[in-house]
Amino acid sequence: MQGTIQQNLIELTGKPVADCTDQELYLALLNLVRRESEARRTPVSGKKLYYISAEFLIGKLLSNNLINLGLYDEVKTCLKEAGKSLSVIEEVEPEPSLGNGGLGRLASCFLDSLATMDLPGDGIGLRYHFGLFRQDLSQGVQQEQPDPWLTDHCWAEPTDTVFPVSLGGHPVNARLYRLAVTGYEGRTNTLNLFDLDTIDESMVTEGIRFDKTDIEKCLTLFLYPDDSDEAGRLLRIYQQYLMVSAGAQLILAECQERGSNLHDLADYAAIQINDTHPSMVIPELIRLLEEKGIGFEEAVQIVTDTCAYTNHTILAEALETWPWNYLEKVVPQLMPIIGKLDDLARSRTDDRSLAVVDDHGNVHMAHMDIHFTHSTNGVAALHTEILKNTELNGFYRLYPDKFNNKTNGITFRRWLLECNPALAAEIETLIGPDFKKDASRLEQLMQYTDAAEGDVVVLQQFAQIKADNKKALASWLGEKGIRVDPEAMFDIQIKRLHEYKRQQLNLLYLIHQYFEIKAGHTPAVPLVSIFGAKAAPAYTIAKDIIHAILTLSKVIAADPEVSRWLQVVFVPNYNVTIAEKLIPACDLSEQISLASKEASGTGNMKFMLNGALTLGTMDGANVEIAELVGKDNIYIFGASSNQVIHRYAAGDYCAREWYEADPNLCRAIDFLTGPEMLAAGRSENLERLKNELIYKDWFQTLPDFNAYVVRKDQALADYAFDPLGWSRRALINIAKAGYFSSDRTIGEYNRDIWHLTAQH
Ligand code: Z15
Repeated sequence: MQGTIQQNLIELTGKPVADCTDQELYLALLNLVRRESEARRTPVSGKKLYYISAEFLIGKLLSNNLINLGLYDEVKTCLKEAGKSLSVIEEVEPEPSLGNGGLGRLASCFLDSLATMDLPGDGIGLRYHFGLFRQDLSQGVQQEQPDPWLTDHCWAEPTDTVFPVSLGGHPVNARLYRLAVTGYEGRTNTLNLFDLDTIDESMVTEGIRFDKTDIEKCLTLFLYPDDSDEAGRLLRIYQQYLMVSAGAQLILAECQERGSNLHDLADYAAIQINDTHPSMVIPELIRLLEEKGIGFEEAVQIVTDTCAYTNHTILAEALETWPWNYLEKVVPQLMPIIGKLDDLARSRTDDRSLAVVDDHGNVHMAHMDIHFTHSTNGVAALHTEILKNTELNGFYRLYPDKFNNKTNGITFRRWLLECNPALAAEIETLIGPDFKKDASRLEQLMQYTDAAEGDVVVLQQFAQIKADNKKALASWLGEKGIRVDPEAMFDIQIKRLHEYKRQQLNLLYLIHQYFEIKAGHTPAVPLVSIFGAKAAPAYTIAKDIIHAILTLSKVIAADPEVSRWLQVVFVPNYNVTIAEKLIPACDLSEQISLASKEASGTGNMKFMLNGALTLGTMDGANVEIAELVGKDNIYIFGASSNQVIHRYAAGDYCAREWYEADPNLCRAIDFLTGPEMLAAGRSENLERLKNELIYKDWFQTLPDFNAYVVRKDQALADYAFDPLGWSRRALINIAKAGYFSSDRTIGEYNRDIWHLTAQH
C-alpha cells in the first residue's frame, strides 16, 4: 500500500478522518480494501478450481479482508486516534446471508483457505437479492422478513460479461458480478455470482411472498425459495440452471482463453459440485462441448475427468430428485443428454437402484454425479463410512476408487483471529504467530496442560479471556433487553432448526431442570441456555419447537425461584455475525444430533477452537473431535450410529413406549401443554409438538433423553466444582483444534482430487 492508512482515508473521503461519518468511512475502507485486493491478483498458470455452490454464506467482509490484507491493526489504531471505532463502522455493513447454514459457510471457509494457500480457486454461485430471510420473533412465533444486502455500494461488482441462458425455451442474459476473495497474506481469487438485469424487488409483498410465475422478474430474488409448491420447485430448478449454464460458459471461456482446446479441459479446470444443487453442470457441459463439435462419448469422458462431487447429507429430503416432466419444462435442451446418460449408466450395471432416471421417471441428481464425476466424497469420517457401507453401498461396489473422505474444516482467520482477538493474542504470546498459517502448531499449547493441574497461571489467563468474552456477550444481549448473568455457565446451541439436530432434546432437558429446581434440587451452577436458529418457512414442527423454547423462556423468566438458576435465551435472526459474538463466549457446545444424521457439523469445530467443551453424540465430526481430545475432554452420550441405523431398519421404534416408561420424560413432555405453558403460549403449536414427540419422534429424541440429562448434569458439576480442571480441558480442546482448519481440508482436496499448483 502506498502511504499511511490515514493518508489513504483522507484521499478517499476528501476530509480528515475525524470529520467523516461512519458511512463515509465504511465506503472509504471498502474502496481501500478493493484496491489492495486487486493488487494481489495474478494470472493463473496451470489448472484452476471452480467451486460451484448454490450457497456462499460469506458473512461480513470488512474486518475479514482487513485482517487478511494485514491492515487491520493499523486501520483500527488510525480510526481510534480520530475518535472512531472500527466495530461501530462495521455495523454499517449488511451481512450477505447467501446461504442457509453449514453447506454455504463451508464454501466460504474453503474460498478463504484456497486464497490463503495461494491456490487458484474461484467460486461460482448466484447473486440473490435477498439472502436468507430475517427472522422476527416478536410475536412468539417465527415471522420471515426480507433481508436486503445489495446496498448502493457493495462488495460484489457488476461486470460487462453476460452469457445467454435458455430458461424453458426463453432466452435470458446472465450477468456476471465479481467479488474479490483475498487470502491471509495470500492471493486474490474471485467469487463469481450470476444474476439477471430484469429482477424486480418490488414484487416482494407481505414478508417474503412473491409471484413465482414471472421468472424473469423473480428468479434470483431469494435464496432457496419455499419449495413446498410446484411453482417454488420449478423456480429452484430455474435458479440452478441459470447458475450452472452461466458457470459452465464462464469456465469454458476462461479455459479457452488460457489455451485449452477443450479436449484437454481437465488440465485447465477442476470443478467441484457442492451437493446436488449444481449437478446439472454435468449435462450442460456435455451440451456445450457437443455444440463445439466434440462427440458425446468424448464429452462424457472430459466432464467425468473434470468434475468431482461432494455429498453433504444422507437425509432423503435433501437428496434432490426431480420429476422428468419438471425438468422438461425448465431445461428441455438437457433432456436428450440426461436420457443418454441414463442409458450409459444402465449399461454399466444391472442394479436398477443405481439408475439416473428411476422407473417412476424421477431424475436422481446424486446418481448422475456419482456415475459421471471421478470423485465422490463425504464430509467427515463417519459420514463417508455410512455412504460407503449403507446409503451409497451399491455405488461404492461399482466404483470403489471414486469414494473418499474429506473431513470438513473452518477458517481460523474468521473463527479465531477475527472473532476472538484476545484468545488469538494469548496464543501468539505463548507459541508465536505461526499457528495463523499452520494450525497444527496449536498442538504446542499442550505443554501448558501436561501436568495434572496444568500450568496454573496460563490456565487462569485463558479462563479470564473466556470470562471477558462472556461479559462482552452479556452486555451485547443487555443492549437487546436480555439480561444474563456472566457468572453462569453459558450453554449454546446455534444451528438451523431441524428435528434431526434435536433442539427439542435440549428443550426437554430445560423443562426437566425446571422441575428439579422447583423440587429444591438446584443445579451445580446457574445455567444460561442460549439458542439461535432459523426454521424453514414451511417447516411446521421446527416452528413449533421455536415457539415452545420462546414460551418456556417466558415461563421461567416470570418465576424468580427458577430464574435464579436457569435462563433460556433465544437470540433472534441467528446469522454469521451473531455466531461470531456467541462462539467466543461459550462454555458448553451443544452438538446433539441423532447419530448418523449430521454429516459433519462445523459449528462443533468453531466452539472447540474457542475453548468450549462439547456435549454431543457420536455423530459427524464429533467422532473425530472425541478421538483427538480423548473421552475425558468431551461429553459424549446417546445411541451410536449403528444402533440408530438398526433401529430404523427394524422399523419398530415406538416413541410412546419410551414416554410411558420414563416418569421424568413423561413429566417433561406433558409440561408442554400444562397450564404454565398454555398461559404463556399458543395451544395449537404446543399440542402439535407434544403429539409429534409421543406419536412420531422421527429423530429418536426420547431414547437419548436420560443419557443426555446425566451427561449434561455431569458437565455442570465439573464446571462448578473444578474450574481449573475445566480450563485445562478447554485448553486441550483448543490445542487439538488444528486438525479442523479448512487449510488442512483444502490441502487434502488438492492432493487427492484437484491437483492445483500454488501460485507464487
Ligand atoms: C447443509 O447445510 C448441509 C447439508 C446439506 O445437504 C444441505 Cl442441503 C445443507 C450441511 C450438513 O448438514 C452439515 O452436517 C455439514 O457440516 C455441512 O453441510 C457442510 O458439509
